[in-house]
Order: sequence, then structure tokens, then C-alpha cells
Amino acid sequence: HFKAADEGSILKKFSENEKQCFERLRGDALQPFAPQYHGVVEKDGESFLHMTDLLANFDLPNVMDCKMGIRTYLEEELVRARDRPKLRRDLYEKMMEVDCQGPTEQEHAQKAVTKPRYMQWRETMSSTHTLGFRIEGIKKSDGTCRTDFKKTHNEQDVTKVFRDYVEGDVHLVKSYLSRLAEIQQVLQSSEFFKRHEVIGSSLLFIHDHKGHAEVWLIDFGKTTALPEGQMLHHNVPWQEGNREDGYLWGLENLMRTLESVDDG
Ligand code: 4IP
Ligand code: ADP
Ligand code: MN
Repeated sequence: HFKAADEGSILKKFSENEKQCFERLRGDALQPFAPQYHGVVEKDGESFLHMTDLLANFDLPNVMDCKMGIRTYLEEELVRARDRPKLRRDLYEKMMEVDCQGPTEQEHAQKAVTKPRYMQWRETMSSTHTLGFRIEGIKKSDGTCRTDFKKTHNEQDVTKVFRDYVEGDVHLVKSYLSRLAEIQQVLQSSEFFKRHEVIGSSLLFIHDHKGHAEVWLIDFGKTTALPEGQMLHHNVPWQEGNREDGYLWGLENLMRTLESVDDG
């Protein structure tokens, strides 16, 4: 999915949608909070998006990926699945790995589920549905890597994972929170944010042993422009058709959860 590039940059497998987002971010208030985009690159017959490696300025970084929002699939995927449901065995199997009671009787019989069904189930098992964000993965500077957060569901569980991630460092929590407050501010003034449904995008947390901490917006593969003149609130419930993503609601919950790390 990714390829190493010149010093300080990486190549991500090309997506037309993500390319358009990077282009529309140009000049927006949010641009400085996303990796710098350097255009499309061809390599070994494949296309890539060339962007800054956010880890390049760090010495042995710790990295956490939090997927933002109350919804992780597009409304059009829901419509498509209703019109012509595509049964997927791979998603049924992924569901079974986490919870063999997940699938319904019918799904067990067909050994398959639709993608929105899988995505909705993932949302309710994790904290996406209840908190508007979920932890996707953590890579620590000691080389350990965890992605087993599919059942990290309530605020206390998330707090514990955050506490472990920052190793109880109060100063680090403060640095992260101030960066998040800055992002929250900028989101309110971003034209790009007003006019996009931000789905499946992550906040990437990075820190090192020196206490240097940053948070970046990444992954615009499913971030979609609204029709001309339409805008989102990002902090109201989703109902099919309103295209709300709950991004700001999730960010508020994330900040509160991170604050509570100090209380333990
Ligand atoms: C994955 O589920 C993620 O939601 C992927 O999103 C999504 O890709 C996959 O859909 C889905 O199976 P798990 O995280 O439970 O493995 P992301 O790439 O943002 O992590 P899309 O294409 O929706 O981005 P499929 O259709 O690729 O399987
Ligand atoms: P996908 O569409 O496969 O989910 P992402 O854009 O979310 O791809 O990236 C997956 C992972 O790659 C992230 O969790 C992060 O660890 C890493 N990553 C993505 N973009 C960058 C970047 N610009 N610099 C450094 N690491 C990155
Ligand atoms: Mn991603």
C-alpha cells in the first residue's frame, strides 16, 4: 500500500478521491495539519500520491492511529448494498474472528455479509458508535505493534489504552491536548471541512522520548465533497441522507477521554 520515497517522503497507493482532496486542501486553513502533498508519481507501472513522511522528524517515534467519526462507510455504499447486495465471505470471516456470535442466523447460513453490515457491526463493537472515534492501531518505539482494538468500546477502556500509549506522561498528554485544541479551532474555520463529508479519516498521533508530540489529519480516501452550496455541522447525529460524519463530536469525546488519562 505504501512505498518508501526520497528522504522525508512516502508514496501512498493512488486514489483519485484522495488526490482531489489534497488538491482542494491547497490554500485551506486545514492544509498545514495534513501531510504536504507533492503530486502524483509513477513507479514500477503503478501510480502513487507523493507526500511528506510525518515520522521523518522523529527519533524512534510512537504512533497511534484514531479513525474519526460516527460512520465509517459512505452513504452510497449503503444505497448500493440495498440495490444489489454483494455478499462477502471475507468480511463474514473477519467478523467471526472477533465474535462468532456477531453474524445472524442467515449470515451464518450464507457464510457472508454485506459491507455496510460489516462496517456497522464494527462501529458498534468498537467506540465509533458510542464516542465518534476508535483506536485503529498503535506502534511503539520498542517495535511492538497492536491492532487488537476491535472490541475497545467504552470510554474507560479507551482511557486505559491512551494511558498505556503515553506511559502516564502528564506533560505529553498536555502537548497532545493543545495540538488537538488547535485542530479543533482550525476545523471551525476550514472551508474544506465545511464542504466535505469526512469518512474513514484518521488523526495520527506521534511522539518520541523527548516529549515532542504532534497530531496530523491523514487518509482522505473516502472524504467526499458535498454538492455545491451544501454544508455539514459535523456534530449532529447521522440520519441517512444528511451525510453527517460526527467528526467534531468525536474530537470532543477524544479530547475528554485523553484528559481523563491524568485522573487514573
Ligand atoms: C476494513 O475493515 C476497513 O474499514 C477499511 O477501511 C475498508 O476499506 C475495508 O473495506 C474494511 O474491510 P477492518 O478495519 O475491520 O479490516 P480503511 O482502509 O479506512 O481502514 P475501504 O475501501 O472502505 O477504505 P474493503 O471493502 O476494502 O474490505
Ligand atoms: P489506508 O487508506 O490504507 O488506511 P492511511 O492513509 O490511513 O492508509 O495510512 C495507513 C497508516 O500509514 C497510518 O496509520 C500511518 O501509520 C501511516 N501513514 C499514513 N500517512 C502517513 C504519512 N504521511 N507519514 C507517515 N506515516 C503515514
Ligand atoms: Mn486509514
